[in-house]
Amino acid sequence: MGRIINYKSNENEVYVEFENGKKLNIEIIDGGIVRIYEPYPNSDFSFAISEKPLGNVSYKINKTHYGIKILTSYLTIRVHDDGEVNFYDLNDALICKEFKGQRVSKDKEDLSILALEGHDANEQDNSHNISILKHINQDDVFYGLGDKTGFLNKKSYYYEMWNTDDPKPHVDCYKSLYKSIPFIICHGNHKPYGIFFDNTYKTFFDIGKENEYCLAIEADEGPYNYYFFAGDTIKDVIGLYTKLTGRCPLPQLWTLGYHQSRWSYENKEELLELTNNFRKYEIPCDTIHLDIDYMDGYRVFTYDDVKFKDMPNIIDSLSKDGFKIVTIIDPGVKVDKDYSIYKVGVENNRFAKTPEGEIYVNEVWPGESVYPTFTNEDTRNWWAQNTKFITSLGVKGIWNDMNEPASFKGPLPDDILFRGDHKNYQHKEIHNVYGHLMAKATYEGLKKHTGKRPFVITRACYAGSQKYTTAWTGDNHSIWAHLQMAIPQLCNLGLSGMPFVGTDVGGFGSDCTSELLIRWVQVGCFSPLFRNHAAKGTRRQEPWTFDQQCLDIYRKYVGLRYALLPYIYDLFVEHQNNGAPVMRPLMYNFENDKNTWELNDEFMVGDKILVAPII
Ligand code: NBV
Repeated sequence: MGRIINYKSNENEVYVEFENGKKLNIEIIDGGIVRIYEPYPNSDFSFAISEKPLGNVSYKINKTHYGIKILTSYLTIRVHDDGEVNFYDLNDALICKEFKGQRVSKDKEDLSILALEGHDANEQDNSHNISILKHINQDDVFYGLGDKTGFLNKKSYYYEMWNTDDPKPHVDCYKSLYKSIPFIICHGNHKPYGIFFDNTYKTFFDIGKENEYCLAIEADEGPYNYYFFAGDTIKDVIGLYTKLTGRCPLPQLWTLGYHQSRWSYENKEELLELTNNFRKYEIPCDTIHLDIDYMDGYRVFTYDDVKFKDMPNIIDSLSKDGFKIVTIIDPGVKVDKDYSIYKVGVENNRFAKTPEGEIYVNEVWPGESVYPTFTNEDTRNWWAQNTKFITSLGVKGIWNDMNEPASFKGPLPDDILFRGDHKNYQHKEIHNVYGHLMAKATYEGLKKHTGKRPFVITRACYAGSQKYTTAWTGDNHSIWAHLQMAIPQLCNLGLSGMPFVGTDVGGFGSDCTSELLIRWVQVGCFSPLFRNHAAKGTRRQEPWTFDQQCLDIYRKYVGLRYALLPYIYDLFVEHQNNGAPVMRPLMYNFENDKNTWELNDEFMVGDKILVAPII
């Protein structure tokens, strides 16, 4: 970049100009939170951050032989003439420096032959327009990044942030799943730090895979814009990250109980038989989830008045018996000129359009469907208003699915336009926040129409979604590998700021067995969100559908969950206060003990319970 030719400071920001015309801004949010970005239009706006939590923003700048040095109340930031930005503590102990070595690009090979047999023929491309490169030390370990597959420690993996609905069994080499949380934590023989790359386009994380010394955080579009967090402990780093992106509000107590689901409980009779069985077999249960078949032809904000005749009355009598109902709502709105949601949406310009200005149509459950522009406040308010239909039936929570957004007729093209408040967004810019914004709209609706702390459960997320919603890890399978994966996956979601998460207990796809369900409930009862869910076409997965032993063990562990509710509720209070995850890897509580850094088969619930299940 040449030399630093000028720097100015204004309130909590330092603007640096380099000889080659490059500009870099350093914004001090708090002693341990700084933002590093190249100026871009509307840079005050972020989908992840509702309000910047300005803390101790005092700082000093010194001119030095290498460039400038900025001292916050916690950090020393050295900005070098060549553009390098390195972070130290106030005693000048290094926390994180840039990677300066040579990146090796692989020789391009012709992979087309692989495709013939259905293999992945896409080579990982490591040339990107925007690169944040940090040096990896020998002992460094990495955590976070949302719901990615693989082990707890993310070192040596490569991932992409692009919300993806892939029903095949999720395995370690998957680059992306439903959630994009571009936040990574590094721990090692230095103060821990976190980096949040607040860029909603597709982003790439190579954590020492290409080069063991290089953490590469990259994108081809969107801003060079990241937040750096540093603290004495990992707890501090997550505390700062969630201070910036928000925390999960204290949930209603019943949401922490046991949830039962299946795709689908298809009619009133089946629903009543289900709830009767819970009473008959004496298994406590607070919540039943109704999947897509309760709707009238998969039209959102409707219900099937034949299969669920008298829905408000059924829900009311179930509620007297202690059951709450949660219903699914997908984003896709059926194209049907006689359907009011579609009609009103079209009249008020609420759906995504092609660059030519036509409403964009793809296909999901209802057949031809259109996509609401959750990027726009009016659309979100409209959606929130529609949730009144659901709450007036007596439904207590909403489940958001397919909000990556999923589509049956090929992916949405990059250039589909979503109306925003200040500009139109191309799909490629807001794909990763679509589910986040849908959850936001749902949260606002539930809050308004129930006056209670909203219960939303979503599949797709971005950084900061914890403010609005709980989440589950999508379509896992009834396989031991997925019970094993649940632990690192849920722990990393917690470290990524999302405490209220769970995995489908028993597994969604494939057929569960008695033993697998037993082992799964023993993990599930300690997971923050505790829901048994299974796919259509799979063997029934309610606890009484296996043998007596399974039923007895299941009852015991659901009972244990209920006995622990006050403790779990307290952990959500703790989360609200300091961002702490509820379900934690052991390294969170014992970060100075290296033996805990890579434990994938046990976890903590708070700091009093260690769970070492058979998986
Ligand atoms: O709505 C049906 C399912 C739902 O049960 C599941 O939990 C979601 O992850 N949904 C996906 C759509 C169909 C998946 C094959």
